[in-house]
Parts: sequence; structure tokens; C-alpha cells
Amino acid sequence: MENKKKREAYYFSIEFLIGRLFKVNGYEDLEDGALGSGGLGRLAACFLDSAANLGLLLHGRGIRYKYGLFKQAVKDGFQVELPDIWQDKSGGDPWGARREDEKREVKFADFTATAVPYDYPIIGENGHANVLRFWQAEGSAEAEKISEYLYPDDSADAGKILRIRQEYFFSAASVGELIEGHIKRGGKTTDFPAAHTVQLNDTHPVFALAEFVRLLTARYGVVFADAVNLARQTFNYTNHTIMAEALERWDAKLVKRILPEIHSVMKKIDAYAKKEFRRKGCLGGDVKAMEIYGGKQFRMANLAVFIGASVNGVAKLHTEILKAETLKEAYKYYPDKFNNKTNGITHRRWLTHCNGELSAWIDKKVGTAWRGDITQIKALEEHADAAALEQLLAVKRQKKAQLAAYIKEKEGAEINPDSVFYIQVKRLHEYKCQFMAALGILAIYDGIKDGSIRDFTPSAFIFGAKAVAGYKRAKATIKFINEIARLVGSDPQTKGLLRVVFVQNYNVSYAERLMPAADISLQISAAGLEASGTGNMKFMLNGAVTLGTMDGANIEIVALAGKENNCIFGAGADDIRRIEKTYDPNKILRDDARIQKAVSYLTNGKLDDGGTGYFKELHTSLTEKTYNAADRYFVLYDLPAFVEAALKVNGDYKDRLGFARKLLVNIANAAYFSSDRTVREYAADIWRI
Ligand code: 26V
Repeated sequence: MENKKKREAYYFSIEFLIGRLFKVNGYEDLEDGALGSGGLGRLAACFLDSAANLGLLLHGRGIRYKYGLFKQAVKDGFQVELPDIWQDKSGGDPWGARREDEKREVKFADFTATAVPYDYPIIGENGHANVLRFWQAEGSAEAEKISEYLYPDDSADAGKILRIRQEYFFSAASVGELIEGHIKRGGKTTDFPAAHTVQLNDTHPVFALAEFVRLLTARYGVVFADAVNLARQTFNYTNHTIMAEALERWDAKLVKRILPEIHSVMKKIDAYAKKEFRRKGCLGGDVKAMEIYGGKQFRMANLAVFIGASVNGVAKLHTEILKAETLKEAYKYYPDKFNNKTNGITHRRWLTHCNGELSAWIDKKVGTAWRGDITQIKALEEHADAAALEQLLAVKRQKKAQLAAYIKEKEGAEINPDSVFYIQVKRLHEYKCQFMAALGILAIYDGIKDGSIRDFTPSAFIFGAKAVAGYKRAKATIKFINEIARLVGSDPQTKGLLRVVFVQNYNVSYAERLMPAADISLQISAAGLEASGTGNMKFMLNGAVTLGTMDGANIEIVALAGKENNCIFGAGADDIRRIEKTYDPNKILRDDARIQKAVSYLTNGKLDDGGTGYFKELHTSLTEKTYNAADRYFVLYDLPAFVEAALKVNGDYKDRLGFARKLLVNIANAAYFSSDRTVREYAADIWRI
């Protein structure tokens, strides 16, 4: 009987950025379930939506945090973090079903936490239902802390221990539940992988591998090598970033202190792996690069790569970089594990639900079949006649007016809906280059004032981003953008032409209003560093021109919608590799007067950082060697090209129908970026469900 049970897939993730899941009577006000910080968590939510709608058995496992990512307010231009009590509005959490009967114990050396499941049904339009299960930690005050906050500050040991507890807590509860359930239904340990497959979303759930081996050996009498082999048939790993700070390494002494058995299992897996490496003729340097335990730390990505049957990146370039750089040794010895799964977004939330006007217009042009099968949206390309393009522009104008009204209400800022909307919304990080956009706006401001920029179409630059609480340069960038907003918005020479708005508390609900209203989508990361991006796809699907670098999924976007319908600028990943050794931002500052002038706003007293030293710090980041390099995200290198590109699209906008045609071609070619396609690929190539 167990053999006949179909294989089911489980998505283990420390984040699920569900957003406002259910917009039904009485719950209009329910807070966003903000149990995520950005792309990683939103991707998990899109995958669950797609799987349910495709009738695929994919369930989620995560943590039921008491507080989601902080709620952001902006006071005097500074970010202020407030607690996000997501369950509180409208009387708690009406959709989570507490499953008292399925609670389990998760043991740490110093105490035991009770893991209580809360189940959220994920229901497709066809009625297919999967389960998203969030574990809540209970039993004592110290246990409750485990499911209190998403990403507690882990700069000191106490925070690191809490992070390890969180990761182990939900991984162990989920692994224990699945194995125990399988055995209870009459299954054998040996046929566990035939009935289950697990996708590890980044390294956060990687303790699941060690727990799986620990449980099978300690409780079910499986010998170590067999347990490792079963793990290797069950688990798969997705990498979501090559940023070194996010490839988790945990101090072995901390792991040993709270999880002594896991510590010894992981050391055993390391020894087992090293034996296998040597059998494969692996050289010393390569062994070091792939080791799971080394330098008194556990390297979670290496553990995931060694055990994972599949290792995937999230866009073509990203996967190529994993193979050629980040994980090149593993690729040399285990090439078959590596594969690409370009990210996607659910068109049900990111078009049908958030843009009814555009959806209705598409229906009129090509019929409604695209709603069930997004590939049919391609037929729109045949509707590029002037009348159709005028209608498309009217829809865009309507969405811009709605956003402008909402921003007026929420932020008190006025935006002219007839101006060009440039939008950059995403986590605040130096590699994403919000700082470059800010400097670019200053260069445009100066150009308008000195007359070197003429015929500029009035434009609004709209930003939204949360900065991690301890990340000084990120917070400084928010203040900088807000000061620029004040400067350009109060200057009589520019205020009719340039607007800058930083929206507070950017989240899924805000995104649903922003994506449909953009003319220009800013995707300007330092090439090679944005694994994929998914906001870029949401803008494209709602009809926008990507103003971006050749990075992440931008490359695939322009391959499908045409470079001529988007606006690509700046260094590519290979250009950066070529220049990085000799790069000198101070030379650019010396040689380019326009750039020098823009950068001078950090120190010339026209903008005020309230005595925080923030702007000095931003200046230092460009000109002095900190964290190994001055301007390590090549902001000044790309800045002149960015300004030129931003002005180019501003000019393109004047040709109304020409611009509308670009929007149309982008929409028509966005089907590839549906998470329906992505999830089908995972199901066929990795999960075999
Ligand atoms: C984020 C944070 C935020 C809070 C502090 C701790 C911390 C540590 C790591 C990260 C980054 C997590 C990785 C991530 O979110 N990657 C994003 O994944 C998206 C989905 O694949 C992808 O589209 C983005 O390019 C990538 O940045």
C-alpha cells in the first residue's frame, strides 16, 4: 500500500512571504503575513500557489513567527522599525488550524521545545489543496523565543545560537513528522525516498539533512552509510545568492553546545564525504573547498551540495556562476547534480489579482484562456495596432493615477500621474545599487538646472525598501533618498519635472499597487550579484520597460522581450571580473565632473543627515578601501551609463505608441516567468512527482 502512495514534495523554507492571503468579507484589513524579507520568501509563496493550481503535491514547512519582518516607518527621512504583529489585526489568525494532535518534541541539550503545527490550506482554483505547515515553539519562555522573530540579529553568539535553534527547530520537527508518518502508515525506511522529496530553500533548513541521518541511525536502526544514501535520494538544494555573508557557516562549538548529536553526525558526514572525495581522486585544495567541517565551522552550503541529489541556481547566469566560481570544485566532481531553474512568479497574484484592468483588456484582445494557461498571453503580440496601444496606455494611466492617489493618502506626497514612473522596490542592499539610482537622480537634477539636460519629460522616481536594522549603509541610503526627495521637490526650477518618493513599509500589498503602475522597472544590480530577481518579472508582466544591468533574470527577460524593448546599460559580469583588480573609483571622480558633482552632495551641506555621519559613511564607501575595496559594488563605474540610460528611456517615452509597443511586447513574452513553468520544471526534473 505504501508503495502505491504517490511521491509528495515538501518545500522547507525559513521564509514564506504570503502577503494578504485571503481578501474576503470582514478581513480586508488583515495584515500581510510578512513572514519573509524578500525574494526568497515570496518565491516560496509563488511556488505553493502554482503547485496548488497545477494539482501538484507540494507542501510547505516553515516557522510560525510571532512577529514578521518589522514594520517600517519613515521619520524625518530615517527608517524606524516597529514590531509587525501580523496575527493581531481582525482578531488573530483565522486561517491557521492548530493541530494539537500532531505536536512534537524538539530536543536541545539545555531544554526541549514543543513544536505545535499550524496548518494553512493552499487551495488551487481547481479545488486541489496542499498544506503549508508552520511550527510554533512552546513549552517554556526560552522555547517560545525560537518562533518569536524572523532573522534575529546574529552578530553576537547569543543571536547565533538562537538562529541555529530556529533552523534546527523547524527542520527537525518536519523531518521527524515525515519519517514517523511514513513508518506509521506501514512504510519501510528504505522506501521513504520513493514517497517523499524535500527541496531545501537556501541553507537555512540544511540541519534537516543531519537530523534525517541522526534519526534513521539512532531511532530506526539504519546503518550510517545507508542513512546517508537515503538522504541523498530525498533532499535537494536551491542556492539563492552568491553573497559570501549569506552562505551560512556555524561555529562548531556553538552547535556542539546545544546540539551535541547533530554536531557528531555532521562531523561523521564530513569524514564520509572526504573519503568519497579522495576516492574520486580529489586534490587537497579541492577537498578544502568542499569540506563540510573545517576551520572549526560547519559549512552548510557544502553539506547541502554533498547530500543534495540536485543543486540548482535560480537564473541561467546565476547557475553558471555557481558552476564556474562559487561551487566550482563540487561542479568538477559532481557535475550531474547541477541544474538551473529560472525563478518565476504566479500570474494569478501578480496580474489577475493585482491588475484587473489590464487583465480585462487582455481578455478583450485574446480571450480568457491565458488565465488558465499563461503561455497563451503570447497572442497579444498580434494586437499592436494603434487603437490597442492607446487602450493599453489608458490602462497604464489608470493604474498610475490609482497609485498616485494611494501614495498621496499614505505618504502625503504628490505625484503627477502623467509623469514617467521609474520604480525601484526591493530589499535595501549595496549590491542592488539603490545608492547609484540616488546619485543618478542628482546628476539629472544638476543637468536640468544647468541646462545640459533639455526636453526632459516630467518623471517620478519611486523607491520602496527595508534595511536590515544593523546595516548602516543601507539605512544611510534611505535617508539620502529622502533628502534628495526634499531637495528636488522644493526647488522651483525642478519641482515640476522631478519627483522622488520613498514609500514606507514596502511589502506584498504595496507591491500589488506598484507593479501595475510602473513605466520603467529599475533592476540595476552590480552584474553577477543578483541571483535572479523576481520583481523584475512582476513589472514585466504588468507592462514595463526594464532599465537594468545584464544580471540575474534580466538577461532572460531581454532575451525574450528584446533588448530594443528594454534598456540595458553598464558592466556585465565578465566586465566586472576583468576590471575588479585594478578598479579605481577615485579616478572616475577625478575625471568626470558630472559624477564628482553628484557625489559632492554627500558632503557639500545641501543635504542633511541629521548629524548621524551617514552621508560621510556613504562617501567613504565610494572612495576608501573598506571591506577589501573602495566602491566594491562598482557604483561609480556604472553611474554615467545609468544616467545616460535613464535619459534614453525618458526620451523614448515621448513616442507614446512606440513606448506602448515596448510595454505590450514585454507583457506578451512574460509567460516564461510564470512560476507555473518553474514549478513544472522542478516537478519533472528534480521531484519526479
Ligand atoms: C537576506 C537576509 C535578510 C535579513 C538578514 C539576514 C539575511 C540573510 C540572507 C538574505 C538573502 C537571502 C537570499 C535571498 O533572498 N536571495 C534572493 O532570492 C530570490 C529568489 O530566488 C532571488 O530572486 C534574488 O535575486 C535573491 O537575492
